[in-house]
Amino acid sequence: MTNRILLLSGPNLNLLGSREPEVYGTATLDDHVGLARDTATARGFELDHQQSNHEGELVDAIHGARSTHAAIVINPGAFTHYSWAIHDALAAFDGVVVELHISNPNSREPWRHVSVVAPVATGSIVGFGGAGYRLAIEAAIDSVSATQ
Ligand code: CA2
Repeated sequence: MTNRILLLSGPNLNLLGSREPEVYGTATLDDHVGLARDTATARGFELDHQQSNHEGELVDAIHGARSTHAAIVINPGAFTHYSWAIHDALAAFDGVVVELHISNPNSREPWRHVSVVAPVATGSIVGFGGAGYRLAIEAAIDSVSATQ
């Protein structure tokens, strides 16, 4: 069994902390990754992180995790709402998948209410701000532990 978790961050999340603090807070992506890594380490797991603004790079990263990682935690950014390529890649991943959003897309514009990722996720953590990174890693590890 592997004790590695892959955290994936989609488009524009590299800009966190620089704009729209009322929606996304003031923490940077590095801050969130640090919290996720500390949470994983405390439970004996290793965390790898990749951010990309490109759909194909995220698909490749999901494929690459198939034999190396027990879980994927993914904030797909706007790809959440229309990327069937990411949906299909996650469907081919045998491990745990946690969908993560800083904001609650369901309380925002109608086009954000659709997630094409949710149907292939083990579960979703939305609307808890930066704390979601801790909650998502805890949920991923709990789920991995329950299935091993
Ligand atoms: O709430 C989330 O985590 C989202 O995944 C964030 C995405 C959005 O498209 C999803 O509907 C919900 C957008 C991330 C863009 O973040 C920015 C941060 C600062 C400046 C510009 C964009």
